[in-house]
Order: sequence, then structure tokens, then C-alpha cells
Amino acid sequence: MDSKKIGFNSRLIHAGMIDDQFGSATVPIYQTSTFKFKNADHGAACFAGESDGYIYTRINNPTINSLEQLVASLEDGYKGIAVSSGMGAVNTIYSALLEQGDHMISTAAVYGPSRVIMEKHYSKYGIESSYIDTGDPAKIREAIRPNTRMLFIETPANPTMDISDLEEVVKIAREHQLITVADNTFCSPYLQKPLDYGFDIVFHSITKFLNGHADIVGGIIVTREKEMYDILRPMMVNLGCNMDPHQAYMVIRGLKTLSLRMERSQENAMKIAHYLENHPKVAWVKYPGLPSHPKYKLAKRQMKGPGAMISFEMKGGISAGKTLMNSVNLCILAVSLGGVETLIQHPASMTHSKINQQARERSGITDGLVRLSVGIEDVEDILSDLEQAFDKV
Ligand code: LCS
Repeated sequence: MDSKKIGFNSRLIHAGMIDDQFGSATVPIYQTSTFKFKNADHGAACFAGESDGYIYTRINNPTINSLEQLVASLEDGYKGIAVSSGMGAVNTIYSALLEQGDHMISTAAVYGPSRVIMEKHYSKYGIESSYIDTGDPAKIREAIRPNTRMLFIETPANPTMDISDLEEVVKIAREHQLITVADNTFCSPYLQKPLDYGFDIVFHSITKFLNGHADIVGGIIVTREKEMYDILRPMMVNLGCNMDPHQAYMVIRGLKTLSLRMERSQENAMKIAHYLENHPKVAWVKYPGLPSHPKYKLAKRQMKGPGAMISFEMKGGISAGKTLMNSVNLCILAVSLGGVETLIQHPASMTHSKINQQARERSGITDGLVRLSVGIEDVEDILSDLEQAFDKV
């Protein structure tokens, strides 16, 4: 079946399906580390790339391959590379595509470790990086140096909800022959498809919306063209950050309801964002579905919907935010995001705490910012939980 000929929801159910010998209606779990060759010549042909037989699970595996085909189809890409975590994806991309002397431009408010690993470790190998407001095309142009090689965009950014213009980013990158990478974790391909805008690479922390059930950690990279895939795949194999077959099966299972989950959590998020914006104890709310978001119109243009992530700040700053977080009962005080359950966390002391305070403030991660990942519970219950927590502030 050619998955390009069927719609997004049908792809969620059928794309990447394995034609197995017993006619299984779901993807079988090939829980094996290695695969038997038919004979010595077959083994040699597999290694030489002259046979597409499976060799060893770090290199490839039918269950993992099924997930890779599924997500590549959802992202309108060439092929996928499943990895052990979102950070596995980040490191595969950095190490395969950046060389000594190269420079990378990144969204200022990227997920903390994507910045920390670059500034603390890749800098040792002579790779430079700048963190800017990639939502402003003029600032991207200003930041480009003769050695710039990559534009690394996270939109909406974690946790500021800043939005970059995908079309503008690709236009600038093409003028300067730069590689474009989009972290699409906050949206999932249900809401946004960077490869359709011409990005070279899209990746996810699959831990989040794609899996959606807060029970595995994983990542995936999808490329638009074969050329980039052929560079990234061997790096993943040699770094050894492959996904496990059982994990791949869990994600395939979770993905079947992606559209339903996204719709429901986004509907809840919209109601909660309105509630927060009208709350006397809230200083500001950043949510792409509110006209008060600085990039509201752009979000409407490039995202199918505003998603399920909300950032806000309490009027009493961090001490008020802490009281709120300590007082929730239904919402869970925990990092991560994109699951069926509503999570609340404090980026400055949790997910982004390893970035120095000045850099954090420059990128809009204020000490008082609280992040909500809205789940699929009854919205009345989330609202009444927040209300009783606000009463304690
Ligand atoms: N990219 C984004 C946008 C993320 O939010 C995360 C994880 C990653 C990459 C890394 O993915 P991982 O290796 O964890 O699968 N974000 C987290 C967060 O906001 N709270 O906990 C993890």
C-alpha cells in the first residue's frame, strides 16, 4: 500500500504495517538482538548492502523499521531513524553534520539539554553556536557567519512558546546553503510538517505527543532526502543510540490515537488558556491559540491548531508559582509533556536549570514561568483543580 495515497488518520493506522507470515493485524514485536543469515554469502550480501535482509538490532529491526516508515509517512519525509531518546536524535544530528570550525544558529529557548550539550561538549571539538530569536528573520540574517552550517529551530519553543516562521527560515537557509533542522516535538506532524516547507530534517522526542502515554523514552529523525538520511543513519548505528523493538511497538500503538489525543488535549488547552488569561492572579499567558500571542497569525498559518502546551506567569512570581504547583491534586507536578495526563512544571528550576541564569532570562525563560502540558481529562476537572490551587496562593 502506498501511504502517500491515503489521509493522515489512515496513515496512523496502516502506514509502515508489516506483511508478516501469520497475517498479524498489528505490528509483531521482533524482540531479538540478531538475525539468522540464510548462508555465508547472504550474510556478506547483507553487510555489503546488496540484500535488504536484517543483520543486528542496533543496525535495523522489522518492528523499529515499521515505526520509522510510519513516522516518515506522517511527516511527508523520505525515511525515519528511530533513536533511544529525543537527545539521541539531537546528538546524532549534531555529530553527523557539524565539523570542527562550523557554527550553528539555534532558537534561544530550545529544550535545555539541546543547548547545554552543544555549549559544554561540542564546543570542545571547535564547534561554535549562537542562540537567538529565530522568530525574527532579521536576527537570523545578522547571526550568520562565514562558517555557519546549520539552522536548528524549535517551534513552538520549549518553554517560551516562541514561534519561528518555517517558510522564512528555509528561504534564508537556501540563500546561504545552510542545513535546516526542526524540533517538531511540541506540535507532532498532526499540527505541523516542517519538511513540507523544505526543511532538511525534522525530529521528535517521541517520548511526548507521538507516544502520548508517558510510558517510554524515545526519539525519531525524519529526513526529506536520501542524501541526508545516508549521513545520519550510520552515525546513529555507530553511536549506538538505537531504539528497542518493544519500545517501537509501544509507540506504534500510541500513535494510532494521535489525532484523537491532539484534538482533545488542544480543545482542553484552549479553555484553560482562556481561564488563565482572565485570572486575576495571572500576569501573562503564552498560548498560540490566544490572539495575545505575538505570533498568533503565523501560528494559524503554519500550525493546524495551537496545540496543548501553555506557559504562564503568576503575579506573585516564582513563590506564587511554587504554591500553585505544590497545591495541584489532579494535575501532576512532573517534567515531560505530551501525554494523556496534565502535567505542570517550573522550567527555571527543572527542565532548563542547567542553562545559566543570564542566558535563560535573555531567552525569555523567566524565573516565574510555569509550564502546563494539557492532557485529555475532563476539562472541568482540570479547571477545578487549578482553581482550588489558585485559592491557596
Ligand atoms: N526536544 C524537546 C522540545 C523536548 O521537550 C525534549 C524533552 C527533548 C527534545 C529531548 O527528548 P528526550 O531525550 O527527553 O526524549 N523535553 C522534556 C521536558 O520538557 N521535560 O522533560 C523532558
